[in-house]
Amino acid sequence: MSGRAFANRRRSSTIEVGLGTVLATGMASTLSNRPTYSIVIPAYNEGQRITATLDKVLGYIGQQGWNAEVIVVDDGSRDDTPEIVRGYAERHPAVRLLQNPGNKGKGYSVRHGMLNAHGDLLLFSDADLSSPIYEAEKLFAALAGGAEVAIGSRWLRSELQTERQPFYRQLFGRVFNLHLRALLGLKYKDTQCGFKAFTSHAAQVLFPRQKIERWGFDPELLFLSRKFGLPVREIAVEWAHDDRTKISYLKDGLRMGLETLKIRWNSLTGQYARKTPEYALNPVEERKIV
Ligand SMILES: Nc1nc2c(ncn2[C@@H]2O[C@H](COP(=O)(O)OP(=O)(O)O)[C@@H](O)[C@H]2O)c(=O)[nH]1
Ligand SMILES: [Mg+2]
Repeated sequence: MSGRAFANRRRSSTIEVGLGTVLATGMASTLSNRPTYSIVIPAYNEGQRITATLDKVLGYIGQQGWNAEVIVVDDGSRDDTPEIVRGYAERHPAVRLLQNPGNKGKGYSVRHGMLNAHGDLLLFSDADLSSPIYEAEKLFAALAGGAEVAIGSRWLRSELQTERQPFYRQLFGRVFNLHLRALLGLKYKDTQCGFKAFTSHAAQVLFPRQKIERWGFDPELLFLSRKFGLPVREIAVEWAHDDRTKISYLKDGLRMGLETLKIRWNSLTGQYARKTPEYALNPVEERKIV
């Protein structure tokens, strides 16, 4: 999308907000409900950190004066994540809870959230806010500058990593990065950062086609972006590794390697040409109009 198209769209959403105010006296309006920003947070057993995360995200949104929705996708947590988020959402209407039918993976969770998001600009962020939420501005600025996809990167300016990943995790990441370069031709310094933003156009192209549902979904989104001509920008962001990681190196590492092959296979066999039927037919849930 060109910078001007983006500016026009932003302008039209400002008008929507203005109209919404006029219509607020009793008349239901779909326009007033439409957020400019959607922030999707996949959450698996995040009961310990989700409240602090939501406080920070809402604080930032308030400070920016954004019209935004926050969607937490509970990935079949076995702790009290859904109850906490449900209670939080009752007190804060900008927050919504979506629930997966069991533990389906980060890729599934992000897709679930994105396909139910209504913003013009959409961001997903890990629940631990390893990339602080204020870094969102950098990604959205890249979208305003013409990118369709803006990906946070820990390795463009590694001095921004305030808390590094442990050595073996960095090594794992670097090996995976080389593997992606060789197999998919993805020339990014960091594909795995849990902080990525999309225009709504890009989201509508990518997420209904995304097939990888666990950790290997980020390279698939980047591969699809190239395939569908969506400009991607890699942006250096701050990052503080949170030790409470849930990745298992051997099991998840092997799986991610296989998922990369699957992306190539899906592409060769034309499976990305069409949207996955269930999403093409029913891309987003009905929005409740109040
Ligand atoms: N581990 C794990 N995380 C998930 C899953 N589904 C969604 N997530 C979320 O994915 C994000 C990244 O997880 P995290 O353990 O912080 O990964 P790391 O920072 O890459 O070590 C967090 O927001 C998780 O709550 C899942 O099945 N397993
Ligand atoms: Mg983490």
